[in-house]
Amino acid sequence: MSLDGRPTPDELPPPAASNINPETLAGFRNELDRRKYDVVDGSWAGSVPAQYGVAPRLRVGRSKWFNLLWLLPIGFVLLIIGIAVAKGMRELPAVTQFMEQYPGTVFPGGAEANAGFPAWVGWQHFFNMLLMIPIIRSGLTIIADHPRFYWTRHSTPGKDWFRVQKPVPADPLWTAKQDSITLPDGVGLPGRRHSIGLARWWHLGVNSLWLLNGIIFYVLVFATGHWLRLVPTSWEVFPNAVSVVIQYLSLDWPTDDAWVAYNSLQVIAYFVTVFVAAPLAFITGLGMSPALSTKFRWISSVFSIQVARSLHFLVLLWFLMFIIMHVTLVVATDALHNFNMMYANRNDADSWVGFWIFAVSLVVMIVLWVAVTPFTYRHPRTVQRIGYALIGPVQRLFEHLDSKPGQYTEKDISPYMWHNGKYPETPEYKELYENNFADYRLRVSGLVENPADLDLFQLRNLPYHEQITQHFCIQGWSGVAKWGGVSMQTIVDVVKPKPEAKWVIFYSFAEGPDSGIYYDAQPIEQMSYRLTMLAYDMNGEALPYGHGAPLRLRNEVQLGFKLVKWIKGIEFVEDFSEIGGGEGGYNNDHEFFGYRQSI
Ligand SMILES: Nc1nc2c(c(=O)[nH]1)N[C@H]1C(S)=C(S)[C@@H](COP(=O)(O)O)O[C@H]1N2
Ligand SMILES: [Mo]
Repeated sequence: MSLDGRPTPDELPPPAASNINPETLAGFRNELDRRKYDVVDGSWAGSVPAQYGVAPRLRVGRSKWFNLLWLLPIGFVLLIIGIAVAKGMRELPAVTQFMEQYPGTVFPGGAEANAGFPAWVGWQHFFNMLLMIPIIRSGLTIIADHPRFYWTRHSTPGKDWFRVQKPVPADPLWTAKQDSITLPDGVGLPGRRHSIGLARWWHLGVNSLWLLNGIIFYVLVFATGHWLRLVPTSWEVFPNAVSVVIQYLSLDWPTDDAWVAYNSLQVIAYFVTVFVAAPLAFITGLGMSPALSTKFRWISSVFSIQVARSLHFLVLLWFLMFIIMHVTLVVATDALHNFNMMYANRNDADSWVGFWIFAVSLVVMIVLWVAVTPFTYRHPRTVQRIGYALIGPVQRLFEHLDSKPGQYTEKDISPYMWHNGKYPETPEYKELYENNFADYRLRVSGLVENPADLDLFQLRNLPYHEQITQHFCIQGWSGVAKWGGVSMQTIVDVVKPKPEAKWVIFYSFAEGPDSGIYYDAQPIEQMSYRLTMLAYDMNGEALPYGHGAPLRLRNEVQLGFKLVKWIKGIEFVEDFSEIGGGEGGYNNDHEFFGYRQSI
């Protein structure tokens, strides 16, 4: 064996005693579904019919679940009590004195000079909302694809802290796809069950526009004096904010002078939203990137993708709460005046100009709200193309990350690994399985010098490769396992691809959900990565049926859906446009996932 652990040429098995029949691979190709989906109609993803979740539940203690719908009556009662208490308090001399001392608004020096709302504030405010609607809605669809949140990367059933789905059933082969839920089309973007492929194009694509809008906002806010409105400049804002809360609750509202400065409660809420929640949304979003988390292992061991996903969700809850309170108060407190300031740069409550501009902007938002889901179903490939154009440049940055083997240790291995995909049910597979895979042959061919036909004994006799790595499913769950098998580089050394070979196709015994066998195309460079392997062992035992027996792919720069299980053949090709639907993989053809979507 050579120093890097790879076999030297004379250690490799001789070129296949070619009982390999060129027809076999042609046969694999014929078993593929040649359709490429260009529309999401009634029959799309027909094998996952609609299934709705349950009301949101929060875990309390080990196994008690609190239904969050209870917060509605509880919140209502607390509000009534709060109003009564606040009204009572305002009778007390000490409170009256406090309110006189802290009337609610702090006017920083220079505020007068910056009074008013320049047009860019109005536009920014409008674009921000316009972009946040599809971001939030597609985010909900992403959550619905794995409607549970965890604090560790293990995604163990019962250890979720929040769910919108029943407890995980006892079925040991329950899949993450079975666990996904439907959202109404007017809520999710799109709402259809397991439409995460399309939701991701919306979420990531529109996010890049939202970030751009945010950067422009930061620049303008600090280039002008506008930041004085949003950043607390003295400790006085805290007692003043308390005073505002008492005034709101006692239904005797503060006399605002928002033309010059926001009241202190607004300052705090806006500051947190603009300078804490928005950057946190970005950071926790990046924290969910598998590519980054394998690259920055030291951060990701604590700040795992599940922690990032949970925090990202909490940021969403902050935004939702903020939007509800903000809109309620804007409308409930001197609405015409508020609309005039934000939309027409006027400091009066007599004209309707601001209201009408607001109304037009509202119509634009509503029309888009209603149109985007049907548009997505009719033109999914357009959504994909635009989404890719928007995030492509950033995504490509992460594509060439190679990561070091063995980044996790035995003690990091997950107690539970979710299953996913459609299990093999063909008689061909069943027969092999019942015979303990004695008749199994891995057929490797295509643009190679030495087509090979390897049984499990031969595979086990090739140099052994082992790695403990983390699996990332696009749906949101993750888990660590130890994989044992053969490095793909060894297979490459055995079969010797020709220079024209650029892509490697993995064929499965199992069908995909819409007929045709499951397959995936991967770039040939990635076959030489240290963490690309064919696994026949998992956690020290033979690879179980559910996880891909007898052989599955591991390529740690790819998401789970690219890691074909129950492999029967590997073909080296020049390009994949003639294979299956031509998009580079079953889920790329059928579910609008991006190829090489490594983040
Ligand atoms: N043949 C086949 N392989 C497949 C799938 C499938 O549906 N069919 N699903 C993929 C998906 S989406 C994931 S997340 C992983 C899940 O692997 P696991 O079940 O071993 O956790 O398998 C991948 N490999
Ligand atoms: Mo997946």
